[in-house]
Amino acid sequence: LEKNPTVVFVLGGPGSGKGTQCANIVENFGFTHLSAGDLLRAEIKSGSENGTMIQNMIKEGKIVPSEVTIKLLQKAMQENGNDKFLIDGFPRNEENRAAFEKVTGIEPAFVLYFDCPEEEMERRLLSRNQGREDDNIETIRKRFKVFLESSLPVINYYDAKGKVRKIDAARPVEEVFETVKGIFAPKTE
Ligand code: UP5
Ligand code: MG
Repeated sequence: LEKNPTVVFVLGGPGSGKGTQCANIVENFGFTHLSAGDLLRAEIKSGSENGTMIQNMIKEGKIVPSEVTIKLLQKAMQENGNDKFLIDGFPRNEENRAAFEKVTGIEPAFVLYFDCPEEEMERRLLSRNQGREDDNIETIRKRFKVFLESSLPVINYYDAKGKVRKIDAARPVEEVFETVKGIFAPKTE
């Protein structure tokens, strides 16, 4: 693995637009996008020994044990070779955060936080229609609860270190990306 890769954590509630904005960042700023959720879903599809456990946890909106997720993220970084990564949807709790730092020695350059009201996130998730097993109202409510209880504290932790770039994510995709661009390519004039 590249000695000191640049890592940006991309956080925000379920449906806040993390994946959508990461795709835009990749196109414009040369990062590699690693969605922890996508890696876990690929692991289910591959039929790995952890697949059933991961599937059950995602269905309940629970956070998969960090050793599983960190292994997938490390492997993806190693296989990629880029030195700039967007890590989307991870770390989701304090234990994820501490374990990633301990295992990889990597601290994020900064943290993007897509801030969005629950009503808007709920609307987006219920109309996504991509067949995700966790896009039903029962699981969505559980995901919101886990976000508030376990993931917001991680954002607060990095905020106390001055690392959080909070973005109003309730606006149209293009408007949100205008703000994101300003963070990745600050105007120098
Ligand atoms: N959309 C996006 N932006 C919009 C905008 N500005 N205006 C209007 N519509 C917008 O967007 C969601 C939908 O909204 C899309 O249809 C999009 O077109 C539209 P998306 O960009 O997909 O939002 P995102 O924040 O990525 O939502 P996602 O559902 O992926 O977030 P989650 O955090 O819930 O999902 P994730 O895949 O990260 O995790 C799923 C589960 O995996 C977790 O609940 C957990 O069980 C497990 N998990 C772990 O255990 N550990 C991990 O480290 C990661 C995941
Ligand atoms: Mg996503």
